Amino acid sequence: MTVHPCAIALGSNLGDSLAILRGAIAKLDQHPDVTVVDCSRVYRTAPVGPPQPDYLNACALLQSGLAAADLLQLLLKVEAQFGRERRERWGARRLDLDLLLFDDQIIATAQLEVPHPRMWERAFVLVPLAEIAPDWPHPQSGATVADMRATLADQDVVPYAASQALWPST
Ligand code: A4P
Ligand code: MG
Repeated sequence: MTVHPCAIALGSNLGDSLAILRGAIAKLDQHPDVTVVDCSRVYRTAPVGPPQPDYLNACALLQSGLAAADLLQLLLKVEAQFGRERRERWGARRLDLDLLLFDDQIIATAQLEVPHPRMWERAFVLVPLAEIAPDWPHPQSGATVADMRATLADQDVVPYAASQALWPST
């Protein structure tokens, strides 16, 4: 089985967001072909898009024995398990799981775009991702996550409850 390093973003701004993010990470790790390798801190972030509550955001690194399309299906399933309802684009949600990077693959299908096309302009993605994967290069430009993060203003992205890790590192 080929195992792929990959990066995901987690977001929530409805319900008990911290518990939802923690539950989602645990659920992903329970899958026999997925291992959670590392998790960023949790950040409180101002909403991008229509007016809505602040988000909690974080990023995680996984090792996936699943192909990218199958990992996306797992992410959508876990979103549904935590009560995600799709209403308006960029609207409030209990759980959003985005596949950011999948090995060095470039994917552009109707269902899946990797790297996630909007990740490079979003501090709520790149600030947490730079904690756990600063040297990951963009598969086309070669710019690293740390390079891209340095170009973004980050005043709307602040660490949240630093004592409460999403994922035990021990
Ligand atoms: N899809 C395609 N590529 C991917 C990918 N790489 N990862 C498709 C995940 N899904 C991908 O997703 C719609 C479809 O996108 C999926 O069925 C999948 O086939 P969705 O989650 O229903 O739609 P969405 O999340 O409302 O839209 P979109 O455009 O993905 O939104 P974003 O870009 O994820 O933004 N503000 C803050 N502070 N923090 C946030 O986390 N999130 C959003 C959502 C807006 N504002 C935010 C935050
Ligand atoms: Mg999404």
